[in-house]
Amino acid sequence: MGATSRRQFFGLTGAGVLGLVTRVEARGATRGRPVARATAEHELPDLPYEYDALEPYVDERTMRLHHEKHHGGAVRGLNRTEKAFADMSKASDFSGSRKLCRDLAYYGSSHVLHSIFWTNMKPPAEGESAGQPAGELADLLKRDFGSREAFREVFLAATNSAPASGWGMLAYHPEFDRLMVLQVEDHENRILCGVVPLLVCDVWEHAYYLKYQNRRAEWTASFLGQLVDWENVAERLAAARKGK
Ligand code: MN3
Repeated sequence: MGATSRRQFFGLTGAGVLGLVTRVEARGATRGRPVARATAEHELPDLPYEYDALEPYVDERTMRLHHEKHHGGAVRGLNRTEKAFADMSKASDFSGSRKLCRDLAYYGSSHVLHSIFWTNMKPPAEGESAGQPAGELADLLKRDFGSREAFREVFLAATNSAPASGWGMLAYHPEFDRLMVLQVEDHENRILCGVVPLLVCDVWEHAYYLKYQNRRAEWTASFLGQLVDWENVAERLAAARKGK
């Protein structure tokens, strides 16, 4: 996959955690015109950079394990769950529906969040910070949090105090027309229905423990200070505000 198609592919992953998982697979689609592949199996997307590209802030081994084993496991779990749903209907035996509904939310949300997470980051420029949000994104951060620095404090406080298996999230809510910071428990709990995730920070221990051990706040400071691709976040906001 070339850089352009990969960007388009990942560009569609901001469609929302709930109910729009098939958009993640819209390989080759142009923005706003997702290719429906409702019956196809979900696939693990390629990273938009090499496994060692985020060094020294994320080590190659963590990236490889995280992408292949953890995100890959979520994709396999999602496909397994969807197949089990179909089998359940064919057999007219719905005794497993409680577990399958839970698994669908868990694996599906994991797939969506990880797909967004990879594209929220870019290789760090040597000796430089990740830069700053600009344009509409900067304006809304100021409007809804008071200042960029206030947003940064809120995001880090929420992310650092998220459950041991969880995420920090900056999201846009189209119905409320505002930005908000959320904590996610596991991949699917404590989500406010209808939000579109713009920026997500994985704080499951597999995301940082090999390098940072128990120092979660060092990982989240590296993420926000050195790795965030603010252009990706701004593109997600623009798409969300256009209803795409
Ligand atoms: Mn993870």
